[in-house]
Amino acid sequence: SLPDVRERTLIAVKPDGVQRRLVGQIIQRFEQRGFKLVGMKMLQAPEDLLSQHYSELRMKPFYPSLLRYMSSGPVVVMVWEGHNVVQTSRAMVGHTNPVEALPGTIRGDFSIHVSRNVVHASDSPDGAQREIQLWFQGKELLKWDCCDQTNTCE
Ligand code: DGT
Ligand code: DGI
Repeated sequence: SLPDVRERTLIAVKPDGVQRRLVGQIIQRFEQRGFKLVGMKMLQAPEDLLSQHYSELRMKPFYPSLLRYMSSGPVVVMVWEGHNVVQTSRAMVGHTNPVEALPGTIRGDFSIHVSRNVVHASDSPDGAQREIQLWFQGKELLKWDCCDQTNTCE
């Protein structure tokens, strides 16, 4: 059977990642791995969006500070598409706690504290679908083809 090349995930560069000028390096890693960027925007996330995004964590002791941090500055949210993109992105991002994140992963290369771990990645295909619907309108996600996979050059 054909691979599911249309699988999608939500990746967000968190406020610390934006402030530390890591946006370009994070995008580069997903591009060079071979995934396709189909949506991207920068915003200061409103509290209600963040509370929906992190609804599963609302009883955690760190939840209030997590929301304060995530709304403390702009984030860059992206939708990336490709075969097994959800699972592969989690591997690229690394363990939630940077002390466990292997060198070579985004968190393993750029972060030292769980409360400032630079990036978000959806943790399952269902979670990705939920998060993409939360952060993006359908029309903000673009369908496009690669110039090197078409043989028409006018
Ligand atoms: P909380 O409880 O959510 O308010 O956060 P804390 O208090 O557990 O964590 P916080 O904000 O005090 O962060 C611990 C320190 O670690 C803080 O001084 C900033 C620093 N830190 C966190 N992540 C990074 C990083 O990726 N790079 C660098 N250079 N410092 C970091
Ligand atoms: O999906 P992940 O981001 O890898 O992990 P998660 O969904 O379990 O947690 C979401 C975010 O919450 C995580 O990226 C950083 C924050 N977080 C998780 N555990 C802690 C935490 N923040 C603080 N301050 N302390 C924690 O123990």
